[in-house]
Amino acid sequence: MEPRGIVKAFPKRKKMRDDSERKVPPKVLKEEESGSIEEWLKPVTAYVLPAGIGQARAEIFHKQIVQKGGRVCNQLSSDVTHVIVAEDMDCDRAFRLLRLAKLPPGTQLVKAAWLSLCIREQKLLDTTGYSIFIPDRYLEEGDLPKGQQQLLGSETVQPQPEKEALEQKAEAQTAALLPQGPAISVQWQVEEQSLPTQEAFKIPGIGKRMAEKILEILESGHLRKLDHISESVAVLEVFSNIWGAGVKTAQMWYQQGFRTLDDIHTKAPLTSQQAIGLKHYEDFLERMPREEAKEIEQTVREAAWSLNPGLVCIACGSYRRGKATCGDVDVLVTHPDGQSHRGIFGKLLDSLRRSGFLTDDLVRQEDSGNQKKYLGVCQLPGPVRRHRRLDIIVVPHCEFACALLYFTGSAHFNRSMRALAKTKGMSLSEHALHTAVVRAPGGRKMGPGLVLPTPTERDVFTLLGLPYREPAERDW
Ligand code: 8DG
Ligand code: CA
Ligand code: CA
Repeated sequence: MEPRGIVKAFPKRKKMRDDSERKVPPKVLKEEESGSIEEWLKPVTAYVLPAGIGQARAEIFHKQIVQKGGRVCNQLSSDVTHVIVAEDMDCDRAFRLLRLAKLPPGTQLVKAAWLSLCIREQKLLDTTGYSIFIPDRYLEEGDLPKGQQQLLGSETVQPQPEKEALEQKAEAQTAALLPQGPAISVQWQVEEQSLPTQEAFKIPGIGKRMAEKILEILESGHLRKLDHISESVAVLEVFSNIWGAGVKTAQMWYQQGFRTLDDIHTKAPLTSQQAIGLKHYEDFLERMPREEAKEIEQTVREAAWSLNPGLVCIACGSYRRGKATCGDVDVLVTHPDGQSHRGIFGKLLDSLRRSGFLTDDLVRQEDSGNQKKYLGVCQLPGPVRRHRRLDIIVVPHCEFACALLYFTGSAHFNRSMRALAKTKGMSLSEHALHTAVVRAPGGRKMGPGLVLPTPTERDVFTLLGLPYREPAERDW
């Protein structure tokens, strides 16, 4: 592999008012200009908002951006051109998490799918369709008052691992000793003449390992340790996008020498789920327009109605929250008489299989108490239809409201609701709202408590002492 000129550098430290305000300065990574290095992400200075993205995926993004000539900041600064957010992130939640009142000019919020797509296509793609619409009220500079909390509990950006934080603290101290560059937004470079190599060992807070890294960068212009990482990250991103394969499986495949989807296809032993995931790799990565989700809901409904016209079928998840695109469709099925949902699960799936609508089964039946869940793949009829992920959940009517609430989400909203219930001695699940739940001091449930009747979602809100929220207002 060609040597890479990775230059680590550090922005100016801001004057700290007190310890609570002290933050690690943004770490900016950049690749040196060189004909042999891909630079198509050069216009991008990214901050990856970790919520909902996951550490492993965020790491992959960090490394990939740097390898392709872009830069990554570990916190939001005026350098940042793209704030990368989870696919289901919305504007209000992003601003809460970023603790921002206004968006700095020149910065946009973009869904992680855009970056995944860029990495897959190996080129800088337009963010149209992936950037989050920013209402006018967010379009100026400023900061939220400290301590501002969201309605149902606060969320903090995940703390960085201690080791990394320590390394960054050390980097910050190094930065104070290095010549300062221009104030912001210009690339930060370590000037080779500015720090006599042996001096690195004498810097307070710099341990042997960090000093060795500094020396290696100063002497060779790059850090070999990153070569392997930058080579693997793109591959891991590709592998972990296979349905049924997590980061661990992706790492195992990489260690076994696999580098491409073709390697996986021809050499890796796959579970049946991963084989389906691989077969529909491209289709599963693409979110569907909500109109298509509606057609899928209607197809399931028609099949259900041909079995029993009294069945209720509702697409939940992002579709019910009003999102423009959906990752999959989650159809909840029940019957208002409390009985006739029984036996429907198998018949409905058989009918949908017979018509050719269901093309692959990922999980044929998952039992959770009185609820049955199917995870599979469907395809609408017609020439240019993609395969889409479909979940079907059949529930008894007495659990319908709590199931509807749960499968409508968002997952984060659900967590907030559950946390709130807990503070009131209650417990909320996809099955029921329980009261008088006895918990041990550590929070562990000692007894189930009593089920509260919840004929509608509205009842759940009322019993929790909350104003009702429409599904579209639960998207955080
Ligand atoms: P998407 O498919 O458009 O990406 O978004 P979604 O519809 O919100 O997500 P989903 O993965 O299909 O899950 C549907 C709902 O299930 C989700 O909105 C809330 C609920 N749910 C939780 N926790 C979890 C969880 O850990 N995994 C999944 N898959 N769903 C969860 O409350
Ligand atoms: Ca969904
Ligand atoms: Ca789903």
